[in-house]
Amino acid sequence: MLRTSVLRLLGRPGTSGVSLLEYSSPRHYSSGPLGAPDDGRGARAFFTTPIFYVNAAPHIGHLYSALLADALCRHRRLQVPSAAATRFSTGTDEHGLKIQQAAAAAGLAPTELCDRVSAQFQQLFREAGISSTDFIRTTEARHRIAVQHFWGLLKARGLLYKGLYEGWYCSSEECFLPEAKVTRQPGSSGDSCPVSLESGHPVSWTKEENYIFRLSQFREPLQRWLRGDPQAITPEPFHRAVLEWLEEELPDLSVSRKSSHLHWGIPVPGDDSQTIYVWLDALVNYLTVIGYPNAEFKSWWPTTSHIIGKDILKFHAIYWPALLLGAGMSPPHRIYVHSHWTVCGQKMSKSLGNVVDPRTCLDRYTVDGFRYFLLRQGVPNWDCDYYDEKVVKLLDSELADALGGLLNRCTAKRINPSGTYPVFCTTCFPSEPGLVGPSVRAQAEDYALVNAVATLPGQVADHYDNFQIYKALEAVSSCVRQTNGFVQRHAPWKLNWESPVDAPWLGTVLHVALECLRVFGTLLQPVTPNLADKLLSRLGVSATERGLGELYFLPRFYGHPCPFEGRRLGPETGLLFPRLDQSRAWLVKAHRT
Ligand code: ME8
Repeated sequence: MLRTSVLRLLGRPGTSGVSLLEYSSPRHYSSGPLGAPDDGRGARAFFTTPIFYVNAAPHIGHLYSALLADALCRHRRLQVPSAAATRFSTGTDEHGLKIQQAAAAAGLAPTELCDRVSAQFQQLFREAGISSTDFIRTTEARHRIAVQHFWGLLKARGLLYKGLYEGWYCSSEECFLPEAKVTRQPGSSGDSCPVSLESGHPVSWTKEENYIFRLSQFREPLQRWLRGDPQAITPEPFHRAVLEWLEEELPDLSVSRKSSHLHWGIPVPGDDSQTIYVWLDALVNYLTVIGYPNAEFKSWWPTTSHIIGKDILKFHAIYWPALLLGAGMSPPHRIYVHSHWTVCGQKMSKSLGNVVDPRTCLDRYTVDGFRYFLLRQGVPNWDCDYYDEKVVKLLDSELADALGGLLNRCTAKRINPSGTYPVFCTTCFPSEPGLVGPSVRAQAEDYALVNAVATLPGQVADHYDNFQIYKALEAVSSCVRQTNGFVQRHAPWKLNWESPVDAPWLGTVLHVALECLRVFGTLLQPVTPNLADKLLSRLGVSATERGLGELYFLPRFYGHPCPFEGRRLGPETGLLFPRLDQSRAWLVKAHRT
């Protein structure tokens, strides 16, 4: 049989009857604060993770996506505290051939497999402190209603037609692949088997009469959207990649399968012989969770930020916006894309047996420790490698030694016997650098520290905006180092509270260091919520003083009163983050086996 590299469309597409002029002016946004598009809707923001397949248990990659979304959302809540202003959804993708086949292989009914694995995702996310406001399962009735309504809209707008669709289908990736993305590998009986070039998963030739979406009509509208909003897909290399894909021909897309072949899914309305394509089904979850098709969804769409892995960029940056435009809606506000975790230099896979279980990691490194590690080390622009020693080294140096040590130095009884936030002395640390006088003690590096910490919240917000959370944490960590340098330089343990010369400066050194710690604690809340709570509580910072709106750093330096000055510190509750290398017996054991 002659097989062409481009999927052949043998149907007779008519004209869609929909004017593309309708699609020519998607909403434009200012580059304002994260999730706050300048669209007159105020401060609302809606964050999503991908919904995860239930064919296998969750791994650290899934947790990483959820943590990125969680940190963005928590940071947003610090900026706009009203609970009604933010939504955050995650969930499980339960339909399709992949799940149908996985259930059959496990000897389970698909619903049993879905219930079992979906519960594992829910438990993991609960344990990891993922603060989602909705967990959707695509097998829910509310979702079927949304998908069928969405389908009806595409149909009514003339964007679906029936035609013969053929090509290589990869059930593991749940998509058709062009010939150029297929290669041959020797199978178990020595014969040559076609597999996906990228994933190595088997593909099979499929020829069916399906419903087909007029994707080809959306190439130019998509290009206009992306050229008009350079941050639509962040980081920039992914934006560029999508524009490059759009230089190529954009074939129409098969959006249903024969029910006799795929029964585990949502039936096409009015045609039970066809099941809706699992990606169309899955993508609509982002509307289901905001109440679609009820009008309430309009107050959340399109103020949406999708957090996704690079593997599903095409589905989110081409198919989904085209489907939305087709249904008369705007594309999402932002698509934040991250790369993958590998393990000891290899792709994580069940067949290689190197999948890292996130629950074991949460147990070993604590919830906050593991959250910090993934978000501090994960770089969206490129793949990152996981190994246990790296976690121990990072957490010991940054959380236990640098941050925990700093807190301990400034609050320990022998150095701060009154257990209070000491008074800042403006003559010891005048707001103008370079002044000389008998009581001036601050040095040039101290002004550099104040400047660095004063500008830190803004820098952190910019990094969140650009989806570079690891850079936000790097900036915090660098300021922690600088603050430790400040304390080291002035060695408060050598100063005497009883001496009228030493005491004002000793109080000032501790006051400045505690103010720095207050900023670090506030900024770390989205990443290490429990640790930040412990830190802020120890400093005596109340629950209503932890938002970014309240974060006035070192007001006494700038001539304003400080509400913390003279306040009692919170109770001592032990080490902020215990060193891990003491308890590494399991690591040594793991290496011996
Ligand atoms: O694709 N490193 O689900 P999925 C980092 N159901 N992140 C990883 C990763 C890794 N090694 N492996 C997976 C699907 N991920 C569809 C999505 S959305 C409407 C439907 C994360 O279970 C990453 O976010 O295969 C990736 O995009 C997602 O899990 C894929 O999860």
